[in-house]
Amino acid sequence: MTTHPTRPFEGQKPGTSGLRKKTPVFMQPGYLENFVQSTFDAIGGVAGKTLVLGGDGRYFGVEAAQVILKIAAAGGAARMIVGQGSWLSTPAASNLIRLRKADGGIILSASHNPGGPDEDFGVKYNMANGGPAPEAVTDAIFARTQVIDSYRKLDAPDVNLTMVGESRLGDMVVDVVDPVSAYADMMESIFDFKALRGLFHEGFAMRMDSMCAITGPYAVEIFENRLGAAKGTVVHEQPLPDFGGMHPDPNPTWAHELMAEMMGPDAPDFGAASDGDGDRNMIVGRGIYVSPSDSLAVIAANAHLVPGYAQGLKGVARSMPTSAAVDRVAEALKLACYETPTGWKFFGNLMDAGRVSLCGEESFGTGSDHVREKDGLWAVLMWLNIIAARNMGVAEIMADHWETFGRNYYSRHDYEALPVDQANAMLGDLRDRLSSLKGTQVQGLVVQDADEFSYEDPVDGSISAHQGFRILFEGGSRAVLRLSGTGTEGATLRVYLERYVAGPEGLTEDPQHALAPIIAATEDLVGIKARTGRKGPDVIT
Ligand code: VG1
Ligand code: CO
Repeated sequence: MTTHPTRPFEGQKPGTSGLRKKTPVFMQPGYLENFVQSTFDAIGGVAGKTLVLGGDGRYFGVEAAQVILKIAAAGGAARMIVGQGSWLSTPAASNLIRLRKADGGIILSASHNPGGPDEDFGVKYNMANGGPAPEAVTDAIFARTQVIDSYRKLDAPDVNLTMVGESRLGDMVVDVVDPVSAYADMMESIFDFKALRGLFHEGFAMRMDSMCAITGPYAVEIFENRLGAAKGTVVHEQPLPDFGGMHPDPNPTWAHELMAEMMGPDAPDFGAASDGDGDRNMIVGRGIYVSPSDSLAVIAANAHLVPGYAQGLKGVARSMPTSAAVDRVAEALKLACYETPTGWKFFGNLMDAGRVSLCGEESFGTGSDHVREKDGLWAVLMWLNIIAARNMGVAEIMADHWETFGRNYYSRHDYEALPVDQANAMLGDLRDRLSSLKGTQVQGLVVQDADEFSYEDPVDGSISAHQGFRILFEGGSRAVLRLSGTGTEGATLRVYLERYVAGPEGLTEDPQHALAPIIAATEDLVGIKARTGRKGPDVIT
């Protein structure tokens, strides 16, 4: 074992989901080592512990895994369970932590951010429940990174991570496992695979776009091998270090190939895409895109049709900026419904306490208490199982849902890479004016209330303040503004827009059109274009 003196690096503060930086930043000598050692120090050391390790296959992942193994060995860890090739999707890592009763895990991913030598890398720590470390832990990690003066790393050759099986690194066992099989088995235990095999046998056509990221091997095993979907159902199925140049964010902008196919004349029955680390999903029917907030609501309304949820849901939760579509379902089903800040780490306590079984975010994240992360392929299987059980297509299911519950028109507008000072000044100014906005008339709308969201965790009482600005208009429309905590360049402003229409009229408008008054009112109140000089958002979802 060698002790290496080191000095703190600035800015090793985990964001919405782990520490994300440009790859060259992570590759600086000592940078990754500092963060990993700080993480281990913050959790009380790793002596005698078992941890899971894997990532989304992006550039620098294999090298990073070797470094982490040597730091873990030097810290006296008993066992590291590593996905073969250093691969594990985020939900598969969460599952392995729970299944193997590990003390925690490290996921190497910057999720939906592009990968490669000049793109992004990330490291995230998960707890024994399989979920992302809560803020108390990430704060402790950050505090440690600011004072660290040495890290310990075993002086040893690299471990072979290409073959399944056990080996040793010093006294530590390195247990290389097939990254896919335990996850696929879990899916088989939740869903009606017999019905799904029947669906594909009858010719149901699906396109799954894995965007050259980690879900490829999982999707091929589940859809093509176990469920009998046609070969070639999964495209971009080979995980590549740079995601083949794709931006692995499953939304209409970045998954445009899939969108074009689904909106084209020869569209298959069903389409889906997932992100870099496999925790996000986009659902598309033939000729119809399903917004993530609607997807959550549909899954909540139909979950009882899926064997794993036949007993009904315990409750549901959504992040604050996610639309209230799921709230209407919860009300009808008399389910508890929680509103949390952005980021999956806030759902863990609710799931552990048995208060909710279904959670979702507007950012293409849906999941349940089968693991403690959002789960892209799980959401796809939920939809397939619901389609099979109801014998209806995506468009029919959506129309039926809106007729029953009304429609929450929804869209998110992202302004990327703004100068940090400019973005902070704009929101700081909004904060100062919040209390005076009430009653303001703008674009034919009246501001009912405006506040900054603060969350008190109902399980442990911890408080998370400054979680986004809410401007609520009379009639149930709203705009939410917050800065991204996952970006690596400048500041990204997210503007979340929502308007409720009860129906039966007006349920089939184009969302941008339906939301136009709220978009205009938000511009009048906040002056985004005026202050940034931008003509419009970079990404609309
Ligand atoms: C974004 C999303 C958030 C999600 C987070 C991690 O965070 O808005 O809902 O939980 O990414 O998702 P932010 O702070 O940039 O808005 V993933 O798939 O990157 O693990
Ligand atoms: Co992700």
